Amino acid sequence: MEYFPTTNKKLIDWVNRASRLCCPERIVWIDGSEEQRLALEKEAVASGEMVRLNKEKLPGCFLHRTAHDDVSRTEHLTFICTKRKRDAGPNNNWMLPARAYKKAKAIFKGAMSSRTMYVIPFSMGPVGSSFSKTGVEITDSLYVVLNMLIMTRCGSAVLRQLEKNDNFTKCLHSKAQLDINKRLILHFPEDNTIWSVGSGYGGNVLLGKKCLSLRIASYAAKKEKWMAEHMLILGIEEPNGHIEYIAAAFPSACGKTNLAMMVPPQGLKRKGYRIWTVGDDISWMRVDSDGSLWAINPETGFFGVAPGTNSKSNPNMVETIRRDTIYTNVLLKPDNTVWWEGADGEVPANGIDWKGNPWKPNIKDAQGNIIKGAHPNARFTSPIANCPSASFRLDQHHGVPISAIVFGGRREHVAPLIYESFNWQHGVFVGATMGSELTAAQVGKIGQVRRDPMAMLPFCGYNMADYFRHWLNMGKLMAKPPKIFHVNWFRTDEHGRFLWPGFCENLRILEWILDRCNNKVNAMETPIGYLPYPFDIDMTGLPLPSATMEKLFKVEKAEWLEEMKGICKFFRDFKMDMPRELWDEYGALLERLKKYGK
Ligand code: GTP
Ligand code: SPV
Ligand code: MN
Repeated sequence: MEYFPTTNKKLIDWVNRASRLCCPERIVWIDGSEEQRLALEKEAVASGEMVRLNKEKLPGCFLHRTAHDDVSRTEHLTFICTKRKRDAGPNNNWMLPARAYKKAKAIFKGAMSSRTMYVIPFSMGPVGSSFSKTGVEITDSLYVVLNMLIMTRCGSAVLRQLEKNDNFTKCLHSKAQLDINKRLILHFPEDNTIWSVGSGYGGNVLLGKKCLSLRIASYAAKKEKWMAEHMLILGIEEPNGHIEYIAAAFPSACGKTNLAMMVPPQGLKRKGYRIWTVGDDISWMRVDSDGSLWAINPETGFFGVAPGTNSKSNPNMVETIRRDTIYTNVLLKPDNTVWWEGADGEVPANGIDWKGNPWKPNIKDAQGNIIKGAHPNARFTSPIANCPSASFRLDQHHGVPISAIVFGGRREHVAPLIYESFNWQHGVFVGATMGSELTAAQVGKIGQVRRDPMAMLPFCGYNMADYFRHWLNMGKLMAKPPKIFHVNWFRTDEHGRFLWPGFCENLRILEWILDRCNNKVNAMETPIGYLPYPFDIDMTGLPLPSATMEKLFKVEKAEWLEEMKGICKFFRDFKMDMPRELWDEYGALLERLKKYGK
């Protein structure tokens, strides 16, 4: 007779069913204790799943390598399984639930024989907060267990919660054969269930993250009138102690983590700002009794992009990942520390690359391409608590109030550095028409522009037309809706170089955003929205040529008219479901552009 540390019948039944399907050798319940974690780390090292890194230089840190074809989310193998195809919408791959369960069952069947099945009770959000959701992930991967221990609140406290309320998301994962041809990431929003099989990569397998906190949660949020968004949350504190919070949605690998923990630039030091990091990836937001929008970060860790992380681009992260961190697909140095392209210090003379092969700088593959030491989507998993800028309100049950929502994409052209929407409805249009160039975080051709509304295209668990409707409705529920802005840190010159230095300098733009929220500055009306008067951006210590500033703020009529074609095509995919209001905004923008200068 199996031992169950719970009396929750629904949970016991489900663990039994999963066990009959996957046939594990034994079942281990994760209790969240330090002793258990240390034992599991030892086991992972013994089995080769993890490499223990240099105990002096990187205490509590490990390296993990994934299969070579399992290095980013596989959107083409990710499905929303609803009774009606219409409910998944043109933005999702869809499968009928019965067919999806059947297909996946064939892969899950016996997949855990001679393996351990871990049962991880976890809470997204502070245990017991009205914002929070409970999940239980069943997995045969120690890597998943150790990552979930960093990314979520898990263990006995959650089980106690499940004694009172038996509502939880059933999350079943098995690495199975790690075969890309037998890989499926399935979401059943109508059953509050997630099945993921055949992968060992972050976003595919840490089921509390994108799968629960965005796809399943967005579906629940629409029903329950709240918002689950792909957004960072940061607080900006003035010397007088007043803190204002901003939530920002950028697509994967477009700068959320960097912005969330920026350090004020030298030129603005005199102003004495302090930045507080609440979250770097996911924001759950509710309208509170004061009529404004409040947000929590449901996670407790960062799953951040390693390449490019250094003490210039992100000093707070460099500090965070010195200990208690799991590194995935980075280069291993001879002294058992790690390196990636764009890391601090010298390029190592040799090492073991992310594929586990001996590596030297500039070595080439058979096709003559330089082999990278770390995969471009190499990541680290690290506790937020380690971050010097971690907000003191992380565990607050009702979160932080949001003054501004910022959308942003990676665009070489078209989008200016910053603009402000005219009102909530126009802001929803700005979010709904976001475009961005693909990065290493997605499978696909890097650099190609795709429409990525609210940075949620891969993460909205239902028909995006209904999601836009939900955004429009949320605006009506708020007495004080946040103002909505759009930024683009990635505009380039004719040589393809970034026009804007970005990173810490982005605070200058956030400053303008807050000034606008507090009615401190005027702005210039253009067809696309309000743009700053150049003198309203504090450029102290950042002498950019005025020609560069002009290019950064340029609204090019011809480019925008071209952009409108892409937007029109995208909107048309949603047919009659698309809210009228967004077509109205489209028409109004087209009219304004036609009348605009040259
Ligand atoms: P996910 O974790 O995938 O959701 O991504 P993210 O949005 O958190 O991305 P992250 O902050 O890790 O940024 C990844 C890439 O954006 C890195 O290559 C950074 O160097 C680059 N980046 C971030 N901020 C800026 C910026 O202000 N300017 C420029 N040019 N690049 C930036
Ligand atoms: C993203 O791709 O947006 C990430 C990484 O944050 S993953 O968790 O893999 O989705
Ligand atoms: Mn993300």
